[in-house]
Amino acid sequence: MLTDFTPWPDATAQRYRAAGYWQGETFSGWLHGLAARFGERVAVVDGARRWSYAALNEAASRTAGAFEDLGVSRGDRVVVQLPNIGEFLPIVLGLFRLGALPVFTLPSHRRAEIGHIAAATDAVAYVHPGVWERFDHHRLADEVRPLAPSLRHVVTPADLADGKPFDGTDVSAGDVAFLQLSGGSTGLPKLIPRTHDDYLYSIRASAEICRLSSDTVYLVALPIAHNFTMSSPGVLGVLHAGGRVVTCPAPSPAVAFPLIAAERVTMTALVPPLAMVWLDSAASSDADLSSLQLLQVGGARLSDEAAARVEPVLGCALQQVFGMAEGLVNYTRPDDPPALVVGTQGRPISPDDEIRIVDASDREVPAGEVGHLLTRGPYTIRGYYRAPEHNAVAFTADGFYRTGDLVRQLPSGHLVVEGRAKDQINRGGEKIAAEEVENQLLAHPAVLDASVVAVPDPVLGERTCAYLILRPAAPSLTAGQVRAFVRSRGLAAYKIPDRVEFVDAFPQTAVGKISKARLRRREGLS
Ligand code: J2J
Repeated sequence: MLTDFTPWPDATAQRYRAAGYWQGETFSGWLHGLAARFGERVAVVDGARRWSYAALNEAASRTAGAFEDLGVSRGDRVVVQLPNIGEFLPIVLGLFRLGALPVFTLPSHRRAEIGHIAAATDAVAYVHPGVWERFDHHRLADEVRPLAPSLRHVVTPADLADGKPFDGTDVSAGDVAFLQLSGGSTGLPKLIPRTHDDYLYSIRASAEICRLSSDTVYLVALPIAHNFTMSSPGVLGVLHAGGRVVTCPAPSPAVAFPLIAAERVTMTALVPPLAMVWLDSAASSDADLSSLQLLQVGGARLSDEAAARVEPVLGCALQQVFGMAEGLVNYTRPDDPPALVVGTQGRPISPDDEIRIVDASDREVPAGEVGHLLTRGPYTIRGYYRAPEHNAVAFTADGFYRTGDLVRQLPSGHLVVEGRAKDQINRGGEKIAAEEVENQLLAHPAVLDASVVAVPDPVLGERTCAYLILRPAAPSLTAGQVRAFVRSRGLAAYKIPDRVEFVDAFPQTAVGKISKARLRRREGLS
């Protein structure tokens, strides 16, 4: 029904159904099933508030009803920008039930991102938390409205609480359930359409690989709308197993450790810089972390040294997770030997995840050598939303997604992430498309040319450095003025260049293009 979605070829789809990956189940049916199985068990905890499975199901129906009353209907897009609060789940599950598509954004996104995303999806509604962490999203909404004429409703969770229960059955499992944001390497963020069938498969399989059960208590420390937190196995995997989801308003040890003790949390997921902060704090903290059984780390490369400290310091197992919102997710397995858990980023979920590791001309590299990772499979998209030109380069003719990651594969199937070919900065798990920031910098009247690259950072792994060439007659600029300019353009704070350097020329490649590799090494600068 959504023409902006690239379907899997019919024969492939049939194969995925026959193999039992795609079970023809929608999120709405799935949630009814959970309510029937787990009824009064606690599903979601936010501070003193608790939702049972039955209550979550009911709240999802009421939210669906509230959206329906607003005139939102099946297939409509709704921008969701919510922090880690309990209401996230009934709102998202309610939209799934209605067949409207949540478009996930992060709490840190600002006018540039929300405006573009709302416009690019012709979103009819924007759901935000009101004032959150001293930031007023009502004001943001006012700035976004002129950018996205399709927006008819701006609502907060309180506006959605008491609709009349809606329980339509119109949605089908092959429909797109939501749009997720891509880490991106182009000027504007790309959107990822995921179907009920494909996402539920990744959730069921992830819950099994991670051995979740109704005893699992999962702390939502990373942003809840991120693909890792949602589905690897994340909040949806934990619900699938009948476990308990505990929202955590901030990932710092000061906030998270007392919650772990109070709720007897058994697992959580972090990006590497946070894992390192937790390791340092736990060593000197008297917080009771004894309930913790599993720490998942992913989103960026975890150093072998930090990986080796997890078990001795936190007293729980480590799982490395190398995933992407486009699909493919790799996990180290609970019974993998320690060397694989510490030294690799895991192996794919599915026996039908196809992996190719190729050189710059798409020829497979010899086994064990580093190359570009290409993948296709039962939960990896075949195209971005409304992006035919980008799709032509981001996917091969036979449907493999070009991840932009440089990896090598061990005989066991485990992948080691060795680097990145895409023009992106991975700032401690937060992805920044260099081109997006460069375009904003180029809007400054004094800037002749801009190039944004990653520089190594001991804490975040990478930070951003913007190299700028100023126009000859332009008045000089300070780094602070450049940063303030980017902020004034409405970009999320994590995309504002950490460092700004003024140069007279950029290093060139042999064919006269800017050499970002040399720029990262600070070669050829003048
Ligand atoms: C190195 N690089 C990694 C890792 C992701 C689970 C976990 C993470 C994501 C995610 C996700 C990495 N080591 N362990 O969606 O479901 C980098 C790669 C990858 C990109 C994807 C999930 N884990 N990466 O991080 O869509 O470069 O998804 O292609 O945000 O993050 O980013 P994103």
